[in-house]
Amino acid sequence: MELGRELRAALRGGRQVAVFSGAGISAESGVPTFRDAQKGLWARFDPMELASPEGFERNPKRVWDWYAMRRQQLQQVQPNPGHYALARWERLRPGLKVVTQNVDGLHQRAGNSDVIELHGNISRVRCSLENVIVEQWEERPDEVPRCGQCAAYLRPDVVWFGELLPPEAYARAQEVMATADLVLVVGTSALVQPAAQLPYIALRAGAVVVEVNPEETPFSADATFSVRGPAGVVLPAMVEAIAD
Ligand code: BJW
Repeated sequence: MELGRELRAALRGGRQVAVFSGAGISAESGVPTFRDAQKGLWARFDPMELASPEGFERNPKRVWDWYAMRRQQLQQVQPNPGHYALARWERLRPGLKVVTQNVDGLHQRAGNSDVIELHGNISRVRCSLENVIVEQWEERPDEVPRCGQCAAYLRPDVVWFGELLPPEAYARAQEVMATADLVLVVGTSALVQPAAQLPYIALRAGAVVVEVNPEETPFSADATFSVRGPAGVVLPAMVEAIAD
């Protein structure tokens, strides 16, 4: 893929590199995104029934089963060339940081060493009352597993609508954005707050911010460069440009 001369120069110039990623980077691994009207995770389900504390209260079993199904699906998928390009980028620019909204752990599996998870991780489970991480639980066909200490329901360790992001992760993400000189915004619809504010912190601090997405987003017009294409094609071309 052809990248313009100015963009190549901007990419090469980045020393403190940060990535802000969303579901789109995992799409080519076969993990469905959320807001794709045809094949997204929300296409058949109401997000507030599956990803909110109220939805969990109304029907804990439905929510538990949905996450158990996604956890199982994740065992079948692998990082894709987009994830691997970012791991290579970190080898070329040590200190590169990934701030992700994804809960799938694919950046870590590809080899990035500093990944800040804003919305949790689907592989972890915690007590819904005391928030303690639980390492082992038994899947039962007819009921939601319960905490061995207090008997409250277990829940996935992810951030649902109306919940606060993990404060340390969000504070660190803000710091990363404020100190980067190059930020790649990859595969996010840039609709979900407060995460969608992060690229603006980078812009205000003077960073070059490059969006990679096959579709236009609300952030596209503000990005320094907006590259239309799938992450699995665009990111390998970009990392090649800084390597040669
Ligand atoms: C490709 C590609 C390829 C495709 N290559 N790209 C107004 C009304 C009601 C609520 C609010 C409101 N304003 C703000 C709020 C609050 C709410 C919010 O933002 N809602 C908006 C939807 C309006 N936010 C919250 O509730 C947050 N908490 C909060 O604000 O706390 C304060 C508060 C407390 C009390 C009351 C109110 C406020 C928490 C947000 C938590 C989000 N959680 C989820 C679920 C995580 C667990 C799970 O996985 O189930 O996080 S929702 C979902 O959206 C998930 C994602 O991380 C997040 C972002 O989505 P993302 O990653 O951008 O994916 P998509 O699908 O949207 O986009 C994919 C993109 O990829 C597209 O652009 C494609 O084009 C692109 N793409 N193929 C590159 N090959």
